[in-house]
Amino acid sequence: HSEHSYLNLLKDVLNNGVKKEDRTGTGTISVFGYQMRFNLNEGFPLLTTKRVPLKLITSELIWFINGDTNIRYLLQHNNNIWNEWAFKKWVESPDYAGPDMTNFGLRSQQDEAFNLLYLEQEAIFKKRILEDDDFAKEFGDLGNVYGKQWRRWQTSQGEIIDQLKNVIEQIKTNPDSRRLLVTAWSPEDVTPQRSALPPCHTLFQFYVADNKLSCQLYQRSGDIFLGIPFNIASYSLLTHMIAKECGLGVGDFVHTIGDAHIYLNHLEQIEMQLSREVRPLPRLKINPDVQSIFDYKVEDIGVEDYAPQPAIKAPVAV
Ligand code: UFP
Repeated sequence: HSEHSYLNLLKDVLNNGVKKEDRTGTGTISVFGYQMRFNLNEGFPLLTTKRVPLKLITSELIWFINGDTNIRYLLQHNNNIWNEWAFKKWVESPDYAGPDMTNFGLRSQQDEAFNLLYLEQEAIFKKRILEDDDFAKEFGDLGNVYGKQWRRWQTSQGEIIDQLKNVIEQIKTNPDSRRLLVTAWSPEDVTPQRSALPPCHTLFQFYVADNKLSCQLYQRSGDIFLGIPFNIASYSLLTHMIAKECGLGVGDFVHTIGDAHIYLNHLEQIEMQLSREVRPLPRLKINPDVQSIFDYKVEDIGVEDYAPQPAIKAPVAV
């Protein structure tokens, strides 16, 4: 059962990780350099020891694939996972006139009165992104995040490179190539002015053997409890979509992580998850009528026989 790769990661970091301070001020236990492997033929690696919301993963992945970097599409699909990053840009801008939101991520967890203020401002922000075109254009856009880097990479000469389209073309025409890569990390773009969050999924590579497509992700930084379960499902889904587009079966998703960390305020949740038993993995269902990877809608993706244990809530470090 490939979920054990993930559960072993939790256990290894709990047992062997070192205490390490981090940007968010939360504190972590961390290891450097870790690899998991999921055979996608064993089932779709959506965790069963806690419910993981595939709808959010799907709308985010379609958002990347479409080259979109504005959170408006996500909000239209009830997906709030990127809000904090856009909200941060808004409350730090000279146009923002509401109550002080400095360090809102940590303060909203520690101070209930502040949390209410924050939730109120966040609701106002979301409503404006959805209803006000000019506001959305200015404050909904996250800059050089995945959608831009995958589909509209800009060179210093001003050319645009569609890395995703190119890699799919290469998989179709030159499957033995050892250069089947897409990179999101650009040294030019990782300044705070140019991107809200320097990409966590730095680089991914494809590999074709026995008519099966495998994918390896190098993730520079991984929040093991909250982020990694999403990331596993997202890249596994991407591998299925590209395999289908290229007329290939699926092989392995290989997940390599740089700084693999557990936040200190996730320990109780992890203890609970590790006490649970795994259940059979679900099967991925993709609408067979979709011709191109660039034509997916959220409704085209689903899972069958997903009967996980209940979700486990935990605070996000921002
Ligand atoms: N993080 C993930 N997966 C993601 C994502 C973020 O685990 O897909 F976007 C976590 C990793 C880290 C934080 O805890 O978000 C990013 O912070 P930093 O840039 O300091 O690594």
